[in-house]
Amino acid sequence: MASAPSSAKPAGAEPEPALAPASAPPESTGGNSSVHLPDTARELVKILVTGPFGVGKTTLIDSVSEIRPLHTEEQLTEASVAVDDLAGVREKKTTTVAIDFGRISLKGGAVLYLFGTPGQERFRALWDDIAYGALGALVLVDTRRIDESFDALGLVEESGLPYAVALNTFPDSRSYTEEQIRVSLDLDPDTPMVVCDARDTHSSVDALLALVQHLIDRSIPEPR
Ligand SMILES: Nc1nc2c(ncn2[C@@H]2O[C@H](COP(=O)(O)OP(=O)(O)O)[C@@H](O)[C@H]2O)c(=O)[nH]1
Ligand SMILES: [Mg+2]
Repeated sequence: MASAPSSAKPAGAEPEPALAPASAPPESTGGNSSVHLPDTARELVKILVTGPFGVGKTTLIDSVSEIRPLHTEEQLTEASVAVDDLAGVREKKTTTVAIDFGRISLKGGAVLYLFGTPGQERFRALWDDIAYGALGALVLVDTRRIDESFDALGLVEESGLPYAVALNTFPDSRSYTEEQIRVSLDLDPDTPMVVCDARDTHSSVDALLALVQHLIDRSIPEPR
């Protein structure tokens, strides 16, 4: 009988998660001041974080980034009010016109470069450039405005990127069953779907890890 390896943890110890951030994620929004890649960095992975206006892309990247996140935001103008639906996001004063950028290092050597990307159809011209080289996408969905996610899902599917869906919860979100949302979004049964609060670091990390696990699963060939 094979004996347990000497590094085995004592009974009752928490098992090491297969996927986890390399260091404790920043506790405060805005990231910490670390800029250098950890020595463990082995694979650099580009990930898109997309979804409609006001769904929480900037918030999610802020909550997980180990570097000070980069944002290209512009003042929301009267002109854009007709285009960007403010329902449910009245307090929002800026809208992302290009990208957010952040970084998170995972145990095992993968470093995720996060590109927050507008998912509205009118940003299609930017899409191919921003998606270039990406391995996957996290599509954020606000269940109060499900139909506004269709553009982002369409752009991701057209580009052939594997993706996971994160339902960002707001206080007045109604609760739906997973099945109802999957049907509304017409999701493939294999597409991961998680609930998250983009303001919460651990919740946002978990949503990203669901995507990374999906990318890993897809890269492992099916047994014949
Ligand atoms: N209650 C709640 N508010 C959120 C959440 N995520 C984002 N927000 C708020 O929703 C607004 C829009 O978020 P933002 O990240 O700017 O959206 P973006 O346009 O997708 O980048 C901001 O005022 C956030 O503070 C969430 O999970 N829960
Ligand atoms: Mg934004």
